[in-house]
Amino acid sequence: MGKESITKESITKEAVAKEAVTKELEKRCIPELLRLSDNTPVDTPQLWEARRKEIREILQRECYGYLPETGWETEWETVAEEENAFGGKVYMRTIEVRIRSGRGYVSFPFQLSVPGNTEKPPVFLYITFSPLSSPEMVEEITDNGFAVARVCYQDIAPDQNDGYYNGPGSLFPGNAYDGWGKLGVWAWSLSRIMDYLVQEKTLNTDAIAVIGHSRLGKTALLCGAMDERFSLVIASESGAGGAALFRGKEGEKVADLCRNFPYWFCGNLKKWAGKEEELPFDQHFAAALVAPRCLYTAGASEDEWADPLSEFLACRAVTPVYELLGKQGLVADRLPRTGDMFHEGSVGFHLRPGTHYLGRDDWKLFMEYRKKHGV
Ligand code: GTR
Repeated sequence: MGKESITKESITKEAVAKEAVTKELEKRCIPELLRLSDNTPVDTPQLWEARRKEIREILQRECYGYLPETGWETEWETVAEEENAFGGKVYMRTIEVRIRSGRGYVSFPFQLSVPGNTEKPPVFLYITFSPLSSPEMVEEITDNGFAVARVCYQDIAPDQNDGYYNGPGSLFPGNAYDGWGKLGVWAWSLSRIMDYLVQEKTLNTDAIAVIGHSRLGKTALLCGAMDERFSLVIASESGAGGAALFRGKEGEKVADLCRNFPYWFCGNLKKWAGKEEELPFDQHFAAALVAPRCLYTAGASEDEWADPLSEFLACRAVTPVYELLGKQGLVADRLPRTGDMFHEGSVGFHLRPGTHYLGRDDWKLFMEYRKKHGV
């Protein structure tokens, strides 16, 4: 009798917790994912393909600007090699990416570190703030059996409002409305590194993740949303313009982004400053483009500016898309508490205690998730 009432009580508690997630998401009133612009409900994977195209179009037109689809050639050259990095454990090489269009030529380096003791390791393509000369997490990542290709974002194109003067932007200058912003330039350039990685026979080319933190979390999300060759997309504390829903968001808003970093996005985003409720999209659109591949969103409990709850809700919002495509999305039966991690589904999430940062506690969880899902 006692046992039965405890069970009933816990079932009720569970239901209430689940309901809280649904309610929280409903409050945001975000645009529907599973409906075409002509109002047709999207209830088959084929219809999702059509919806996917619409979503790509809306996001590029209104938020990030259009990324080039044709009109360039790429070549790569190994410019430095270190066969015995980290005491002989890792083979490291620096590769220069050279991209040419009718308008000229640009180049930037990336560094590939491959553990010697793992055959065909899965890969992290990591866009980082640090220069390549800093070893960062490389030894720990390779010790865990992963290869890592690192690129410093400022080596691709400076984080400045320089028009289309520097870096790959100069190959395809855009207009003030829907021309690509710097996030697009960085994201597209990651795909040029991916072109190299997918033809590298020594790597597990079916398991290449793209990862970045903060503005580079936004970049990683955009890259993985647009480029379907990545098996996993990891957006760490990517916040506004990343994985966080704009509607109902705490901290950074569209107006803040457009005032402080207008050149990260396309000019059209300015139209929506202070009008989040009217946006023809929300950031779950970007997250949904990753489906059915794996998506991992990481938040920190004291990162109010990024707003981890709004990141969590975007993960919840895309779950029906994953389900339509035969996968589990986010498996979480309640709103997240500090220290939580949800690793069951194809959409992963964790809420690390602490402030805005990408550190070894986060990496540990990303690697655990990858091993669990084989992506
Ligand atoms: C902040 C910005 C955020 C985030 C962060 C970062 O100043 O408001 O959107 O991108 O920078 O990249 O460090």
